[in-house]
This record gives sequence, C-alpha cells and structure tokens, in this order.
Amino acid sequence: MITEVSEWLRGASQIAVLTGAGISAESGVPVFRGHSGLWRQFRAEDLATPDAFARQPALVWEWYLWRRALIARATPNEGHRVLARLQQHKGATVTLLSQNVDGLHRRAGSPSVIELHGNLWRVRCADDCGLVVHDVESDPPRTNLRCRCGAWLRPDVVWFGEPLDAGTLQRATTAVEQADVVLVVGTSAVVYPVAALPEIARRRRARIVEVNIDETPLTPRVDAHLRGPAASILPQLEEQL
Ligand code: BV8
Repeated sequence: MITEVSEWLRGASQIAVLTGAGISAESGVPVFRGHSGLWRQFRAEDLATPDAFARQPALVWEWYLWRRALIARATPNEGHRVLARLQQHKGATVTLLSQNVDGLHRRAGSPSVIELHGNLWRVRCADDCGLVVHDVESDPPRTNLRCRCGAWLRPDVVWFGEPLDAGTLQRATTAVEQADVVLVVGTSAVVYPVAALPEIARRRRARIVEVNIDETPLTPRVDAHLRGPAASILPQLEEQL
C-alpha cells in the first residue's frame, strides 16, 4: 500500500495534510484520548472549555503550563520532519493543517502551518482588550497570568464550544476541496468541525490516506489506511517520493 500511496502523492499537484496529537506522540507529547489520557483525572473536554476557565482559571493554567513544560523539552520527530520536507517538495503545493497547539511543526521546519485550534505558546487577554503575546519555548515558564487591563490572560487556543477562526477554517476547507490527496495523520477524527474536512475532500474525489496506529471513525471511508506510528510510516512514504 505504501508504494501505491507514494504514486498518488507523486502524481498530485495539490496535497493537504491534516495532523492531530498522534504525530507528536513520538516526541513524548501525550495524546488527548486513548489509554494514557492526558493529565491527572481530567479529560481535555473537562479543562479545554470557557466554562472551566471561568470557574477555575488557575487550574486550567496549571494544565497548560504543565503541557508547555513538556513540549518545551520535546523535540520534533521524523514524522514532523518528513512533512516539513514534503512542503518544500517542488512538485506539488502542500498545505499543512494541524489540530495541534504544540508548535512542533514549525520547530521541525515547516514553512507554514494552518493551526486550526491555535497555539498554546500564544496568550491573549481573556477580556479581548486586544493584547496578544507570543511566548517562546526556550524562555523561562510564564508566571504573569494577568493582562495589563487587569483581566486574566488565556492560552490563544480554541476551546470546546468556541468557534474556530472563520478565515482559518475557510483556508482549511479550500485546501481540502482543491486537494488531489489528503494525508490524515495521527488524529482520532472525532472533533468537529475539523473531523468533517476529510469528508469534504472525499466528496471532491480526492484520495484520502490515513496514517494511524489504530482504527478511527474515518478508517472505513479512506482509500488507504497505513497502520503504524507516523514517525516510521511517513519516512517510508518519503523514500519512494
Ligand atoms: C465548535 C485545543 C461551535 C485546545 C481542542 C457540545 C458542546 C459544544 C460543542 C460540542 C458539543 N458536542 C460536540 C461539539 C462540537 C465539539 C466536538 O467536536 N466535540 C467532540 C469531543 C465530540 N467541537 C467544538 O467544540 C469545536 N467548536 O464546534 O464550535 C460553535 C460555532 C459557533 C459559535 C459557537 C460555537 C472546537 C473544537 C476544538 C477543541 N479544542 N484543542 C487544547 O489543545 O488545549 S480539541 C483537542 O482534540 C485537540 O486540540 C485536538 O485537536 C483534538 C482532536 O484530538 P486528536 O488530535 O485527534 O488527538 P486524540 O488524542 O483524540 O487522537 C490521537 C490519535 O493519534 C489517535 O487516533 C491515536 O490512535 C493516534 N496515534 C497515537 N500515537 C500515534 C498515532 N498515530 C500515528 N502515530 C502515532 N505514534
């Protein structure tokens, strides 16, 4: 199947890649769902919500600062690096869409990433006074959690129940509508509206390829399911490009 998929990729002029937490798993960044869970007894859906932040901002920040410390120590893996090289592949336009907020695609050298759910290294005023700050992984951990206007600062990510940025979602939708091949890597395909993107591509007769260590609700609807860790499957694909 790897050979067939490599042929599809070689023949494609537009490629869209959609990644989820699974592509960062081999960098030591825990995924959201599945056995390991994420943090203490909480699920992402418990903490990544405006209500949780309104009720317990300090707890939600504790979770994000714990994730930041872990991600700052993590390094991009071969899966991230293959995608960064694919984006520089002259033969095709490659659009990288990621649900991840860890920033590892950029650190792997990806020239551009559409960060569908934001980035936890960016903070903004929770009262939308306009302040946005870009923290750096190598800087000491953030201690100031208050905006100059007195409100809380919050991670600049999309929480459950919050809409995605309309322009971002439109760019992502256009990318999958125009794609000849959509590569879906390391996502459980259960969070909407992003989980609907491969379906949009399928209706436009794009080839859908899934790279995952497990089955997902998308698996029955893809043209190829490459079972295995992204950091070993993607290099195998790259070898044949
Ligand atoms: C919206 C950012 C509407 C924060 C995230 C009830 C109330 C409100 C909304 C809803 C509701 N019911 C449904 C919804 C919609 C909801 C939703 O889809 N919920 C799901 C749970 C059913 N969606 C939303 O709320 C979205 N907004 O609908 O707004 C609206 C419109 C107008 C006005 C107001 C509102 C917002 C969704 C975004 C939520 N934010 N994250 C943060 O990260 O801190 S979501 C979170 O899950 C992550 O960001 C990630 O993006 C997302 C998906 O997870 P995955 O990346 O797929 O990770 P997961 O752990 O699930 O899976 C890992 C996969 O990798 C597995 O398949 C595993 O097998 C595989 N894997 C593991 N290791 C490897 C591997 N694969 C390859 N190699 C490996 N080594």
